[in-house]
Amino acid sequence: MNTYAIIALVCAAVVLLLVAVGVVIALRKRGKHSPHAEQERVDGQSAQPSRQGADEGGHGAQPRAPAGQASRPDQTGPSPSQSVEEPESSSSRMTRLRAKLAKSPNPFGKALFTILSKDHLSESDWEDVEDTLLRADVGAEASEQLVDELRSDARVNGEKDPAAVRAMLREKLLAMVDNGQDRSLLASRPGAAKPSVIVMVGVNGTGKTTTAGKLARLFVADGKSVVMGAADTFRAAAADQLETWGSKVGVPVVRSEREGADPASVAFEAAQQAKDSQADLLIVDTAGRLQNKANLMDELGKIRRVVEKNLPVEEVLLVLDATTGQNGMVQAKVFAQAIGVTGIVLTKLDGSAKGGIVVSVQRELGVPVKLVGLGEGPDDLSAFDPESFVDGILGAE
Ligand SMILES: Nc1nc2c(ncn2[C@@H]2O[C@H](COP(=O)(O)OP(=O)(O)O)[C@@H](O)[C@H]2O)c(=O)[nH]1
Ligand SMILES: [Mg+2]
Repeated sequence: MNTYAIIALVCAAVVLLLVAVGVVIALRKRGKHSPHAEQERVDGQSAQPSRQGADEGGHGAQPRAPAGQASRPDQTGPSPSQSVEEPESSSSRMTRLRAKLAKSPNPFGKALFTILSKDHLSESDWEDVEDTLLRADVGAEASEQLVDELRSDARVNGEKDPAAVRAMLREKLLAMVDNGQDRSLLASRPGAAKPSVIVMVGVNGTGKTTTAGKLARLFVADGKSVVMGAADTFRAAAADQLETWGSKVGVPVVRSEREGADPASVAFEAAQQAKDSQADLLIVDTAGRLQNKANLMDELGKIRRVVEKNLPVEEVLLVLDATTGQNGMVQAKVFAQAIGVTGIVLTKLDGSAKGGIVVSVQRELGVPVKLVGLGEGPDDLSAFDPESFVDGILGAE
């Protein structure tokens, strides 16, 4: 091959390369105008940390309007903007989550039913009943009480019709789970303050931030306006996580850009913003550090005090991971002592075979389970309904 031929080949290759680059650029430009690409761009923008910092004096946290609403931070309700999702309605959610609960890996009710349906119950069968309850985290005191009640109920030994045994067991389990306490959120009751404040507390990793986000969706689905405060300033990622939840449903998130900023100052700003914008709800996310009780009391007490300069704190929800069983209970007690708790959110019930924790946590802390987390999906949070729960652990007939 002579030199001219080589030069001609190289030129042809360069021309082809230029054409290919041109085509790629043209395609990208077009892609940017597609609705899907627009959505990605908006979401990406909302996750960008801003450069503004917070000072310790309570004036540094910045309210961030959700993507697409930057010029209207007071508009906290769902927006017609395309980038805002419409959360699942309460009724559709309840039906779906009831079905999910019925399939949850919480077979202790079924195990009890199998034992109690036997023709004759021996001493070791009764021990099995108690073991089953203890393994499901019902707690020693409640397990013993239930076994005593079952043993003294003539229907257990006399009645062998499975449907009747099942009905009797259902009634006893329901009495154990449902202690007659009002499980509605204070914010949903008549006469609730406006904005009504909810503070989320609990150990790291239990699901506080996720639950705050899911809870905001629940209220948005009911037509309420919400503001969230990212008072977990321990890691910047925690505020980003909350902001992502907020931006999806058009809920502004008040945050600080500075890692380690004073959580109380963020909570203060969030309360101010919720009050100024006349929101229905303020949800404050907190950090779950548990170095020592004095420190925790100090931090949570300060958050409560500064919020209360603007708004009464009506609800403190303790978030508890159902899979941690009795270990989680010990930590929960520390939080309950550090800040008065008005309700419990039991998360990860979808992945736990220890549903009996509902019984032990209510007994030990004296407050009702108000909400349950049944998955990682954005609408997998439900009001706790004792009847559905008991039907779930007993399994389908
Ligand atoms: N399966 C399941 N996972 C959950 C649930 N709630 C939270 N999680 C997960 O638990 C992890 C920790 O949640 P996060 O909200 O960051 O916990 P935080 O440290 O208390 O704020 C995340 O991976 C969540 O997706 C639930 O109800 N079910
Ligand atoms: Mg968190």
